[in-house]
Amino acid sequence: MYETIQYLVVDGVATIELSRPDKLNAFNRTMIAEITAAVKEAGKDNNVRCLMFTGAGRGFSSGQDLADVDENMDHGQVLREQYGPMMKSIMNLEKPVVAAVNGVAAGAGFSLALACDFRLASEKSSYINAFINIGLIPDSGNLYFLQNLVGYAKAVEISVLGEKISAEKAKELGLVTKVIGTENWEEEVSQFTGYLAKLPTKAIGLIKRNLKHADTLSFEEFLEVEAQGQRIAGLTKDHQEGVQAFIEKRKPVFMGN
Ligand code: T3D
Repeated sequence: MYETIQYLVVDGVATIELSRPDKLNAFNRTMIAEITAAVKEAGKDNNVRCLMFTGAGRGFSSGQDLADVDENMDHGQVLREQYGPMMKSIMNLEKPVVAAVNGVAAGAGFSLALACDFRLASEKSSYINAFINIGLIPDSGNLYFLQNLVGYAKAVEISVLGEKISAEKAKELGLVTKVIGTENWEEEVSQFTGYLAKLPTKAIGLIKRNLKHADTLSFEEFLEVEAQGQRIAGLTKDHQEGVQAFIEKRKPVFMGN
């Protein structure tokens, strides 16, 4: 169905594998459109309770395909029409999103990993804010995410120096959730995403929604947003199941509704 990505749903986990391995999964217009469509598909599908991104071959994504860049390109327009909608589709997804970073994540590939809720880092992965090396500024929400994750001082260092950051260093900086050895990679990624896919999905979506409001609302306004969210969570079957399971001293079985 898709040309530049593989989209697969297994046991509640949708995987988007970026599949242009010869270019370390660099983005072209088709890939950006296909990712945006696949994320929307995952959002609509009630069977999907977790979304995961990964890369085919030895890279996660090397960012914009530089062979497609020409001097007449309006970069602002490319961001507004292509990268922006892709990043918004990820940010607006009210389901857990994991980047399983198998190799290098550079430029907008790094931005995509930063937009996810969790980053599982293969010990072989690395991270480069490569924009500066071609005279551009970090885009696709990169600085928004980066400053939230590591603060101004580190964000400026990573962006201006444009140096390659190892998986271990990324963990130390708080950029990634966990570093995983190559021998356990597939098993641990699948355990992690499988775990997320069994949690109360609606509550996760509401947690994500509330966190987005935390920086922008006053405390009073935030309490109201929280009350609205908790009202919705309180009406889910998963909430009933959670309480029932506690009373019956058993593990809850959440169905995501
Ligand atoms: O308008 C806009 O604003 C557009 C939005 C832009 C957002 C961006 O993402 S800008 C940043 C673009 N990305 C880069 O500048 C990164 C360029 N790539 C690299 O710096 C390096 O390739 C890496 C550090 C990512 C990996 O290095 P290495 O040594 O592991 O691999 P390599 O040998 O450089 O690359 C392997 C192949 O992939 C190679 O092709 P070949 O020689 O085997 O035929 C290389 O040309 C190709 N490749 C890697 N990155 C890209 C690419 N081809 C096209 N575009 C790429 N971004």
